[in-house]
Amino acid sequence: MTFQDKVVYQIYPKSFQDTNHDGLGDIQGIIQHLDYLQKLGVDYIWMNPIFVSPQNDNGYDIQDYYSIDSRYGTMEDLELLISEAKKRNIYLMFDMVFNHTSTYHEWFQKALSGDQKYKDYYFFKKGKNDNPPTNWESKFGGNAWKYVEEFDEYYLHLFDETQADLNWKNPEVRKEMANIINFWIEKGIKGFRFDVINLIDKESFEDDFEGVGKRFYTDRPLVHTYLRELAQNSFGQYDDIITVGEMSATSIENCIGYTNPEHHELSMAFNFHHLKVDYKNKEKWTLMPFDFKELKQLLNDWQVGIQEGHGWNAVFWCCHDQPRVLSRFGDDKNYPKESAKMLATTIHMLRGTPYIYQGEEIGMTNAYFTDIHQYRDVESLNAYQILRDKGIPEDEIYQILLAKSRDNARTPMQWNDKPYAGFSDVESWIEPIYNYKDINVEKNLQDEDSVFYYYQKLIQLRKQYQVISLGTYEPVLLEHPTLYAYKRQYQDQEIIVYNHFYGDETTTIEVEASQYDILLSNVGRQTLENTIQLKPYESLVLIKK
Ligand code: TEU
Ligand code: CA
Repeated sequence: MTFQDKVVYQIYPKSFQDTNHDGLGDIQGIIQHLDYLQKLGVDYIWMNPIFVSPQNDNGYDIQDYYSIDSRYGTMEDLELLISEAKKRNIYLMFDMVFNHTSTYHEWFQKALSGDQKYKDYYFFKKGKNDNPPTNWESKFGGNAWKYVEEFDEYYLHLFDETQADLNWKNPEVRKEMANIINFWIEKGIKGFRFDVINLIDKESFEDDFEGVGKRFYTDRPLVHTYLRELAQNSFGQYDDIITVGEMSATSIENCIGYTNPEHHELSMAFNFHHLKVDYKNKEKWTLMPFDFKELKQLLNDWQVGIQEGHGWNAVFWCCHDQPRVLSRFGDDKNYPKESAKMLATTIHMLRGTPYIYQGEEIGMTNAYFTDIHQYRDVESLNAYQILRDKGIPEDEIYQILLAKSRDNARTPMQWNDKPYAGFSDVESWIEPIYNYKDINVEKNLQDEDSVFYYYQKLIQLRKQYQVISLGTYEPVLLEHPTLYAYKRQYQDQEIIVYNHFYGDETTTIEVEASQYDILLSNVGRQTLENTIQLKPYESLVLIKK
């Protein structure tokens, strides 16, 4: 199946639409808005995990891979969602969290009771001189090993201590994973996103004296072997299933390995390098204006590198783990519409499969929370404590959370100007953003010039012009200080895309006006001249006559 002309829409179920008055989004809520998604034009819905879970990490701590968490609904609800979506040519992509399970999972509980078969599903290890087995750090803060007194052993948790890492070396574990996928394929699921899947090969358990342990468990060679095996035993037997690996810190080389179709691993991968350009000294919990030059360099290097290796990437700005791009690389105060559209153009015209995160298509912003009690995310709450313990002043911590917290993306979807933004009619599990009366779906749908209709247009263009889905990529004006521009080519089609990333600097470009037409403009530009003065946050897509 060619999937290059498809677009994926990510739904964070907990914050999309509540229908049974408990302040939590649910499956019925997604069904309610399928017409909206069809209008937008997307092909797949990636849903964050909706399996039974204690919800310590919002469902990324799975207790049962075969059942739906009752907070979201029932298996019947899911079946209805699958069939209602299918009627609209929309298919579901499930989120498989296979690097770890919840410690409440039956397997882990059996392990804790001393059952050796299940202890081998995880990593239980002896400590070293009263210390944990290694000095690796958990991604959510603190050491990555948790002590279990009964065994005088520790188990590995790269994330929260209720998320125990699975031992993929054990063939039984790998069989379980394939079974889970096959179960969901039977139900009609047509896509899979694999959470932190480049971390599943852990070979040497050594102290890391240079970093926090990452190099001992990231992108190790067996990840490729395991993925090929998993494909063979499950999704690889079908030609209408797409897969995406989440690979935060992977390399171009490895990403080609994972996604070149000849390797039979995955359809595509996410990487997050371009979303670390506002990290001071590579540290997330810091404040720094984003580095445009670095952003452009990274996007370009990945475009060129993946293309050369015949791999394929997911292209995106937003997800449930990232602050809103409009507040981050755009200007949500002075140029909200222009910059939202410019950022959308940048992504949707690149080589790769675009992912839209709920609310991005209506110009949702960061949350601008001012009190720690408004935050819900385990990572943010831990970071708050850690930064306090480091002696960082309270107001600086708030500035950092404001810019970096994952909760920026997890607030309720803004449907209309009614209380709780139309997400629920009772208090929502996390507060809606203060600006929901101005920024919401209803308003977007009434305004021809809205961010929504611009996204709709971008999706339509992808279906209409193969140069967008299949064309080659080549940078243009790479050294330009405020522009990210590139050319795409396919057979006799050619487009050039100019994206101006600044609001306060003017930029002049030279084009061959007689050779090109305007395919898309985010500022209503109608005619072409040889010299063009680009407006703040302008995007201009030209197509060769
Ligand atoms: O995220 C993996 C991941 O790379 C995170 O550590 C990411 O760097 C962090 O959220 C950014 O601050 C995935 C899921 O998307 C995330 O929601 C889960 O918490 C995590 O895995 C554990 O399953
Ligand atoms: Ca609900």
